[in-house]
Amino acid sequence: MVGSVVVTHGDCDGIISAYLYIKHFMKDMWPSNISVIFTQPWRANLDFMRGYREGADEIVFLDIALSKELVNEIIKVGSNLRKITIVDHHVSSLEFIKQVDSVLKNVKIICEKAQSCPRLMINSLKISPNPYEKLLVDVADVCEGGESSSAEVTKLADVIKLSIARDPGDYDFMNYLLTLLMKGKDMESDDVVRKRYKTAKFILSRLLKVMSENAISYRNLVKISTLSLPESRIFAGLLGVGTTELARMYKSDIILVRGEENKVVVTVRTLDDKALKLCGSIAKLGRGRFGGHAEAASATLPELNLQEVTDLIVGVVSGGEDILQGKRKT
Ligand SMILES: [Mn+2]
Repeated sequence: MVGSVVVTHGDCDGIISAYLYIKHFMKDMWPSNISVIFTQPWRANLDFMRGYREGADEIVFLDIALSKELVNEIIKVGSNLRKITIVDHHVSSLEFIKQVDSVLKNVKIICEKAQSCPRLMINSLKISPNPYEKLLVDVADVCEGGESSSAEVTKLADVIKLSIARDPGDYDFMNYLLTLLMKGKDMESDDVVRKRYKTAKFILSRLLKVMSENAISYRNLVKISTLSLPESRIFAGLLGVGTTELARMYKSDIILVRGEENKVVVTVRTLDDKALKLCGSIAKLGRGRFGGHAEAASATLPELNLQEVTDLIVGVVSGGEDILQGKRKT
């Protein structure tokens, strides 16, 4: 039986969140009485129930964007637990807080907009971080798209982000990183981490080369780059990072259009806040879905092929949306 379950996001700031929380609030229980579950927001409700069924008396959610499904499960069985804690920095979670708070007495919710979840934790949980923890909070901010304050922060953010990027579902590796942190070991010099980082860095450099070579500048406003389905597979896990990197390299808006199984995915990074809007227009015209942040967003289009989507995007960026209506497959 496990005493406490920590459910955290399987990404850079999720790992750092789990480290900070366990170190400052559950140190005596680690490792034998805590089970850490890495998850994604869309399946956090399943992992919450897993912890519940395994007999946990306390469940902590970190960096998990709340969903209707998760909130429903929490409300259904939450009163049987001794304590539930939710700490999250995603704006989309705000609408659910009242609902949970009004039904359950044993829940503690800290939900505010912040660059990263660790940043929110430092600000709201009365943690006084040591210098290394301060560095990790800065790293989490950078992993979540923030500006870096030093070369040290940039490097460590790069190491964590890239070492997990190739296999974002490898939760054993995330647990490995968490253990390194808990034991106070240096991540950058760890052999397992370094090997993953180097491999990812090499593949990323190939991706940047391929993306640069086939990028077409459109009126000096935006570069559009395309990848076929096999290319997408080769570079899986690094496509978002690569698009961000390319936008930085060229100081230009970048649109990556790539083939995936039965769909085309569009990844947009813009220097100002128009990525989400752009993806909204693309998704609307192409009958797809879109989501993300103002400056980093994506759209998924199941009904069109690579060329049709590229044509559609050229139309959208040139403002000639109407011209493309006739081209659409119905
Ligand atoms: Mn996260």
